[in-house]
Amino acid sequence: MTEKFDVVIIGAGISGLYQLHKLRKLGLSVRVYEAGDGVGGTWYWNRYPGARFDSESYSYQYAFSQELLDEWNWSEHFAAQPETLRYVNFVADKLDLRRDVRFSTYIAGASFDEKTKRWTVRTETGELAESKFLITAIGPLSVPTMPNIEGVDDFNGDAFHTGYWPQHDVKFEGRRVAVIGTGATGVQLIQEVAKTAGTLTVFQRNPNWCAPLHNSPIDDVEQPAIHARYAEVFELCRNSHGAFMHTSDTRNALDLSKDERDAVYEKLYGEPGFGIWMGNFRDLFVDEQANATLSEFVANKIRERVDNPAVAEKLIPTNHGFGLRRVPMETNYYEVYNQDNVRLIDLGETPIERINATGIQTSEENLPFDMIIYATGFDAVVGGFNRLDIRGVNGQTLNDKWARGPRTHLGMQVSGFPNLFTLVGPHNAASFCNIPRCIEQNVEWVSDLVAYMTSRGLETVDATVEAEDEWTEHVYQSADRMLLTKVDSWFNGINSNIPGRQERNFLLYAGGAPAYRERCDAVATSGYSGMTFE
Ligand code: NA7
Repeated sequence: MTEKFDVVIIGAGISGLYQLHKLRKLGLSVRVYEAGDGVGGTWYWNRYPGARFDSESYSYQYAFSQELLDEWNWSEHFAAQPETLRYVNFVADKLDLRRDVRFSTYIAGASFDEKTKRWTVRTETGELAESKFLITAIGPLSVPTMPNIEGVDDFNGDAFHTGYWPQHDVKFEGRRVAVIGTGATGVQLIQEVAKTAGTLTVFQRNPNWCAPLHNSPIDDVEQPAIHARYAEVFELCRNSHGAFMHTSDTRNALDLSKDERDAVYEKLYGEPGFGIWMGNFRDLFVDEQANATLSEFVANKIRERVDNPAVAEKLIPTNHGFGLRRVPMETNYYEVYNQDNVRLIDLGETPIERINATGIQTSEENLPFDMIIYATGFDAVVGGFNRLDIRGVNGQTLNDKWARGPRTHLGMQVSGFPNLFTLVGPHNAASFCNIPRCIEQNVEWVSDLVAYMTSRGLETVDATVEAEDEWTEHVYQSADRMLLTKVDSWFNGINSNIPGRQERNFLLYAGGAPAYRERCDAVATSGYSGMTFE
């Protein structure tokens, strides 16, 4: 039997849940399919020790409901994953969202029927659902990738990828633990595991530039003061490039003297959150010379914090400048390498040859482990789409259409795929953003378009090829000057573990959240220019 809905949403994370709420308010019938057995998306899956916000907690929460804002208190300025997952569950309860979510259900694919103008969505177990609209809310970092190291399956001890962390408690006491990967996830995990592991061996291919998080609890005195500032917090986010509470310094680093510059860097390095990345001088991200001044400043901090000078040098990136890849935020990360139980292995000097039944064989030695943790990242932004078989007009698959890189209209529509909306999709400001801020914009824009169509009795909407070409061109042009497009990172679609993903192809939108929002608003006010309706 094929169930029928107005809308099918794939994913019950931050975006899927809000989209469900908005569309239900429009009186539409909605079914959400979710692979996990609970809500939360990223915060459901990434339950590795140390997982937490790098955004100020109160800037990350949903802003659309005063009731939700009033009823929830964050316990820390940068909350840990268990608290965030509790928050998402609180929202799901409060808005009674679960009754429209089918949990533990993977979607295999969906195809559009040009005659009936309906999508047929297929679960992996062969169940079918039909809907007018199909909305992907699958997250930009939802497909973990294992390293392409020989023998990964041969290891007999415990092995976990951070993105599929088990729901049961994992203990490190007295155990010999290996961590592969030193991105934002690896850094959060390493500083936590090092506290209790018998030994911790970190396998680092490339170091990243990290900065102190300066997290702290929120006490009963500060709590009401933070609540009183919510409107200000959201306004700040609304006007900042990445929708964080940090707006960039309008001066250029190179216009100041070294002492003046360093004073700014010192202040930002000592402050909580992403200020050193998002609240810093503008030219740092477009001018290599300017960027080098900040990189040198942070390199010296690493040298001050790590006792062994040779280890410190290994932890300082040399193949990219500060802020050109995702900046991992840390709490005593560098000091971990001063502990007797922690060892850093630089894979540039000592590559892994293979993983075997007892541990890891490097070019120099065979190292026994009780546990190997893979913090090796994700098939970013497009990965979630690649594993879905989505077929639009004339049976064209999304994978074929995007074979040479994504092409979208506003990162939310794909020409030839009518009534499909991709929340936080490729070339959408939301994947380079304090994500819930941009998610709310995405969801509200889609909801307005759905309401527009419903009130006019319109059956389908599709982006024109011209509008799609224009947006795709604009995405690349706005990224062109940015130094971050010139380094290897998931921003640029690089994943060394996936064949064919070694060429840089920018997956985000670098023009900033305010410019993106204005553009989306302008399209809506123009009566949805660049789209055809039936
Ligand atoms: P990232 O940032 O993609 O980091 C993955 C890490 O794993 C990185 O250090 C990689 O080294 C390393 N890696 C990947 N494959 C291998 C192999 N085969 N061998 C050795 N090392 C490897 O993912 P994260 O999960 O840390 O962060 C993802 C996002 O989540 C982050 O940006 C936040 O927004 C939240 P490399 O640098 O590629 O040499």
